[in-house]
Amino acid sequence: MKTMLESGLATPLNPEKRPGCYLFRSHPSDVARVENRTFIASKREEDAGPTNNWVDPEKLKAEMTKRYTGSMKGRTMYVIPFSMGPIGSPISKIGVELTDSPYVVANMRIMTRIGADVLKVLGADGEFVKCLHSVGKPLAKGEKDSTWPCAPSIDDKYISHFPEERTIWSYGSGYGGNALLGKKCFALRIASVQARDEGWLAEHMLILKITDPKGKSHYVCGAFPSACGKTNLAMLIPTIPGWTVETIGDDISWMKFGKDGRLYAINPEAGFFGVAPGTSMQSNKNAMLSVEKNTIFTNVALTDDGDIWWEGIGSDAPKHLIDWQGNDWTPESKTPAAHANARFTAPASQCPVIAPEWEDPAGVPISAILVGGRRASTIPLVNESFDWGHGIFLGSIMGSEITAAAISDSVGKVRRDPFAMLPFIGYHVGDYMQHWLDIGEKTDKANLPRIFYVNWFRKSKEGKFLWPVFVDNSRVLKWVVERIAGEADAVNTPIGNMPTTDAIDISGLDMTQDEMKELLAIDVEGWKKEVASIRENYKTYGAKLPAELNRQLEELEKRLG
Ligand code: O2Y
Ligand code: MN
Repeated sequence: MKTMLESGLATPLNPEKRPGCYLFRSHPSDVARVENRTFIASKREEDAGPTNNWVDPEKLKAEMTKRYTGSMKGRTMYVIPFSMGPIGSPISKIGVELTDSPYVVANMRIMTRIGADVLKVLGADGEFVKCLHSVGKPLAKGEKDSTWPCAPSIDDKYISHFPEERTIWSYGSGYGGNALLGKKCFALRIASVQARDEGWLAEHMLILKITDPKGKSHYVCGAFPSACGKTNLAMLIPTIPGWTVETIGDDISWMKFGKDGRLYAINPEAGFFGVAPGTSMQSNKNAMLSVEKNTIFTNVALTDDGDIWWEGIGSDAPKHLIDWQGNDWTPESKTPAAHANARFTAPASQCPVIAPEWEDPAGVPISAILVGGRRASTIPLVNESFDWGHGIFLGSIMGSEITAAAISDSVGKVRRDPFAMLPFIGYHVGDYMQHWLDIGEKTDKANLPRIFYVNWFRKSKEGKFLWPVFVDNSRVLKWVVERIAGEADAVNTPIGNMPTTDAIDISGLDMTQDEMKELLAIDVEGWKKEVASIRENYKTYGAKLPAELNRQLEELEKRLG
């Protein structure tokens, strides 16, 4: 941090307001993950599949080697041995990242477990994922960084994965998922391949613990595409008396079978890399309390008294700010003060509701998996799958409606995002779905988590959200937990097992049974259109579409009549 303070890259925040906190401003070309420059360079193109950018690994390596040659000139190269998951856990894995970015080191220190203890576990011949990163901006003799270093053109950035070699090469970006290689690159893209080969699951899922008023706890994973409130759900404060939610993780879940045949999950990360805009004491009090100290803020606005501010923080914009690009900003300014993808990097241990067992090396046993998306119509509030195969089918069809798109006729269409893994599956999507189905064959059916399809975003014909507010999702979680405990009734319908109209606790809510009926209604015509759209989507899988998914689709069509 000292180097970055000296170079002016890091701005210390007011220690009385945000002790141990720093602000960074990235280059405007380097503000988010770059999916079109993210490559899966498996040896065979068909192993990357239709959802990934495939490049021949030898060609890619030759091209990138040219870029890397001399790219770290004038910089310090750091070696970061890191553990994804508690050090020494049988579910954890080790990586080593070489990087020329001290910003990456500071973030990896929060997001993963780093240092000598990792090397001890690695020993002389341990297995590790090889991660190479350069910001792609060599320094001439005597030259110092004056701005955020990166390769400013998008075509000069590469986020490359060599799955067979368990290797990641990243060049040209210093930001987030492109550069903190433990996160999306390792814990999802490479780990998904390791998981397939070794018989476990590496998933883009939150993990929460929910406890009922009698003190009985359950662990639930949740897969949601971006902009569905995953971090908020992981840190939820229930609105129903006596119930509590605690956090295990907000983004990634690694699940392996325990000796008892159940799936046990760890959060492979040690911190949160959360979206700042929209986070407030109202939307996510526990996230706000997590970022009070020891936090790195990137691309948020700076107040005159050395604190941070962003759109949706819950207080009016101050009269003057320095915006995320380092310019003076006033409420009259035409541009947002914080970038829409501004982030906080905060230690998970600082979350007031982090579960005491969040670092248990054995993991936590998963009782339920939620899948969902942002859907204005058709998809009801909650729907339980009939069995594992049907649950995997629901996972394959989940997704959100496109709200803004380069091609405007895509707006309103559903972007199917199987288990929210579309940008993160390190291999063929058809093989990935088959792997989920195969997992179900490895244990007794009774040991498998139950799978629920949820949608908090259904709207009335008048365009009004039908489900009151996000925090009330605890009421849906209550029904899920009661189903697992065999305490809640459900009706068997063509689309799954649905709660009866009175099964979801809406006590104290300004909501009528009629509104609940609308939330849970089965829109047969809508589902028939859904079937046609799923069939189109499945065509993209080619010959690798698992037969079971096709069978599930045919069965659904038959049940709809
Ligand atoms: O823009 C980035 O580099 C971050 S993306 C990200 C960060 C935290 C959690 N999830 C995501 C995501 O894209 O799913
Ligand atoms: Mn994510």
